[in-house]
Amino acid sequence: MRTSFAILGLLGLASAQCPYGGAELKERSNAEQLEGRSVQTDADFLKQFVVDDSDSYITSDAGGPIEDNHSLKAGERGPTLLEDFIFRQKIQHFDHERVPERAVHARGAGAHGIFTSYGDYSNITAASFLSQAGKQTPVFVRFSTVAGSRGSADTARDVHGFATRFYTDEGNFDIVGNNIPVFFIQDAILFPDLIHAVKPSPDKEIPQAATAHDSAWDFFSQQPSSLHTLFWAMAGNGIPRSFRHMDGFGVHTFRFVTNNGDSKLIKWHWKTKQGKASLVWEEAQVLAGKNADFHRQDLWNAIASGNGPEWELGVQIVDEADMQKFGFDLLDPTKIIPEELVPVTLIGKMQLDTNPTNYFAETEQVMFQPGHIVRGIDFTEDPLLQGRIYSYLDTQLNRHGGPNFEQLPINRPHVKVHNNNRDGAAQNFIHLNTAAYSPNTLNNGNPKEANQTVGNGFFTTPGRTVGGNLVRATSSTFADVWSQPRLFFNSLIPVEQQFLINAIRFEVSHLQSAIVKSNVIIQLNRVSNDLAKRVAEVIGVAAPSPDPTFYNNNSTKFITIFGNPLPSIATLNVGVLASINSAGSLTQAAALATSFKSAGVNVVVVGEILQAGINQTYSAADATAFDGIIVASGAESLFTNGSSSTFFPANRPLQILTDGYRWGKPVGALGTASSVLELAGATTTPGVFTGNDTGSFVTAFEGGLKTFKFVDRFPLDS
Ligand code: HDD
Repeated sequence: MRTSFAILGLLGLASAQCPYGGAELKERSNAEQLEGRSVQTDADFLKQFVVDDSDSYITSDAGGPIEDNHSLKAGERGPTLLEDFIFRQKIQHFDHERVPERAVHARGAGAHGIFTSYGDYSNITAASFLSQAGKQTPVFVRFSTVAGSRGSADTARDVHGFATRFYTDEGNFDIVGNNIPVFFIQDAILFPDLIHAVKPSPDKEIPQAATAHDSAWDFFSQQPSSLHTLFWAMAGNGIPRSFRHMDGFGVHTFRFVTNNGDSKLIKWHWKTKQGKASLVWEEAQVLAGKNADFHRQDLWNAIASGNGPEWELGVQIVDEADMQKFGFDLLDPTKIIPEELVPVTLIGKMQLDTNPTNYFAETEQVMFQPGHIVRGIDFTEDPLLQGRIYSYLDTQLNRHGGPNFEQLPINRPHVKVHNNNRDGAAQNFIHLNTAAYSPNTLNNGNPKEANQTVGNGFFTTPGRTVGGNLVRATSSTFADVWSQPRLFFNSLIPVEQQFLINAIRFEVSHLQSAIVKSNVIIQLNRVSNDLAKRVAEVIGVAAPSPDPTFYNNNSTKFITIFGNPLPSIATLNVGVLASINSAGSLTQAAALATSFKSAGVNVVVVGEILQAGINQTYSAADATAFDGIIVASGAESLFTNGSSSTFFPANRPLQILTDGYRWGKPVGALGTASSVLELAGATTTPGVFTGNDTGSFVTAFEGGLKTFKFVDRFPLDS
């Protein structure tokens, strides 16, 4: 019984405050959410390491009770004494609290959960966690951005990390993926070059968490293998609404291997059950300034309110003989297999249901690596994957200061570890076996070497053969790096193509180098002449003539974000703008909150001051915090132009409504407040809702939330 969460759940403490002080979104408590769990989750496993300070006295790290609010002095006004071991230990520990942040993906947020297999897949993989319908495996997921430092903003435009640790009953397995299915480079040896180009300029350490600078685009235009990932990042995938509203991908082609050694090629997919949703660029920029923790806070609140996000795990399965069947090489990490060619087979579901107890101990210390692989899953010769297998292990040594990082609670497998690895800094294990070598007779040959027949040993694909002359080159089968960025561009709806072009215009407009600008246009032109011309005209580069070698009309329906409605609006936030001087608006706001709650939508009632019925003040509220905005009848007096109050800056209510409308959000007003919509420029285009009856108004507005962004409000190039 998970006492703590059960109690919290019963007391209603498990439900969360809305990110911006809104009404508590009391959905399923964590206790209810965890019912039916057949395995101890990782959060439960970690409870043995939790230090509970409630009702305790301070001790030194050595355990003796101490007083550590005053240093030891010779006389009240005398010098601090060298013998003050309490002072020294406390300050010394503080001086060494920061560990090196991750070289990339420094900014992140994590959560615990459970994976449940949909079936017994032993016909295609020996992986134990996929060996039985309903089999549950604890997981920990860390979402991240790539370029920014640990303290950078969540909504910087970037590729987003989606790393999942499965604590399986045959050891830890990691899918260290991203929210984009391809990557910039085709050989891991170029990774330092990519990151040096993308990170801030070494002379002025500017810009933080941004690629709108010369070195980034110099690299991208010199390495056109970057284009495909770059297009995904410049589109909605680069500025997701939340970690919960994005898919995940393993990127590389891996292998499933059966107990008989038969193998298939696979690609991993995480399909969000929340639906894909993204911000618009101006909104993302404002958020970076107004709430750097926007995604982190969203994930925490969703889980705390019992609305833990869910994904389905899927695989695209391809026969070994079909490595190059689709006209490109599946060893090339810049290529997707359009789902129309190979559908994604859904094989399980993951729900994140428990927030970390301690960020540093769990989210900062978790150490993922592609080398955390289990029996039944194998690598391919993808040069990017090959290099990653080395790098992640290596970088953990730098972050942890020694080889025993797997013994940290968050990294510890939930099964026994037996090997002859000994000593090293922070060694936690007390090994009994003095014959720390294999084979041995002195310990009866234990621990025995596991292999394909004994002890369920991990094995690579027996049929896998590799070979060739030594060479430093990129495979000729990787050469076409322009056809799939074009496939991506073709697959966007017109306004998404406009958003992509606007994003590239924004980026390259910051470039100083004429050569880099020119090279960027050359590369864009190999994807699309229309796109290249529309960017070139903004940055003073001559319109290029078509370069049609790789032009094609291929598209896939699995890429668009704004082209599909959300499957669920639960956990979205609606701001209801009311006034303390209108009792009617407060009553209506409460009625709206009750109506929306049945769909799991969280209402934040905004007013001049915090009081009963008001969750947030106009001084703190912002359109970035809401997925939809409604003005309650009776609050219109706050919207007259230049309206000010002793409680908020002039025009603040109108600004919130105007921003929300400008960023494509559904907006509305009831009764006498309908007149204010025009003040906000919210004219009669879809996504603007009025009415007098709360019930029918809410039904209509929920349809607007499903649409999420009314992108036809955004102008297309004439
Ligand atoms: Fe990486 C971290 C994902 C290419 C080297 N990578 C890191 C994380 C994610 C990815 C999600 C954060 C893990 C966490 O939350 O702790 N990386 C990817 C994907 C890639 C990729 C999907 C391409 C398919 N990475 C890549 C290459 C290299 C690295 C080519 C080096 C050759 N990645 C690292 C690293 C990091 C890392 C430097 C930094 C922190 C860490 O490993 O633990 O080793």
